[in-house]
Amino acid sequence: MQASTLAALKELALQCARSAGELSLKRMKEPFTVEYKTSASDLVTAVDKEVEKHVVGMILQRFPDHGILGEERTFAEDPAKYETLWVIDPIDGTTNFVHQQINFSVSIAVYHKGEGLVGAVYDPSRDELFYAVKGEGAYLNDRPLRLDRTVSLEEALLCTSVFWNKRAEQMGIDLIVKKLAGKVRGMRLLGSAALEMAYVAAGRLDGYVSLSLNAWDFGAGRIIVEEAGGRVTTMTGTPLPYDQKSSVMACNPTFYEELQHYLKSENMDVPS
Ligand code: 2AM
Ligand code: CA
Ligand code: CA
Ligand code: CA
Repeated sequence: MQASTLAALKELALQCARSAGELSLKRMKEPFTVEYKTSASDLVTAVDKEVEKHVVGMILQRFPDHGILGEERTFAEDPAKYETLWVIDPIDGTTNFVHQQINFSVSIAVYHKGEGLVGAVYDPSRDELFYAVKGEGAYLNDRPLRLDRTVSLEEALLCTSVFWNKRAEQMGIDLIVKKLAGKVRGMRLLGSAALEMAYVAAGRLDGYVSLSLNAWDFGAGRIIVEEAGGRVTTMTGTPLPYDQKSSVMACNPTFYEELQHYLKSENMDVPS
């Protein structure tokens, strides 16, 4: 990958993130329709779809030969056919978008042959843009992010987006989370996985774990946390995929080691 190509990808990814975030914020103040996707706890709004269309249009205008994997499936082609793949979530935290009108984000990532090149997570409510380019570090609105603090289990603020459903119960996830909650300083749940991972990169949270996330939820956050010096794997410690569902563990590097050690020492049966 040429330096000029990487710079062009970065520029467009940041433009897409900002532009999508601004559009969401504008549309949030006007009436919009809300539909159930699979249930009353799985919402999609007309804004999710409009914003994704907007981002897909921006990408294809500049790079017509790139593929796009987005939550709302605006791009009809098979993502597996493309060497360069944009992995995008127009609104991450739709429930927050509808109820709280804060704590939602847009997530934009660029992968080339499976390697993460650029990640951008934009929080339009706070005008905070978290981004990273492979090998060039991570930033929050141009301030470099570096996870060099030592964080023990007892000192950690841990974030998790567990779904308190039957499957979690069957896998004993509720018990794992309960046990972990007793070990760390505190647990948090914001409701936007991309933003939660960006907060790990910024040191506002020390770790984020999820039983199951989609590729568009963690695509950008993974690159930002890694470029900030953090560790990101599945909960069992294996590499994350870039185009499929997976469990996710994204942490400050010292806390990552402690958390993996703790999960193993307790023989916890975590998902991969
Ligand atoms: P969304 O808002 O883009 O749907 C908390 O709800 C987090 O989990 C959000 O990042 C949300 O993304 C994501 N999420 C919602 N439903 C999910 C599901 N069925 N599986 C995995 N993640 C989900
Ligand atoms: Ca959704
Ligand atoms: Ca999402
Ligand atoms: Ca979404």
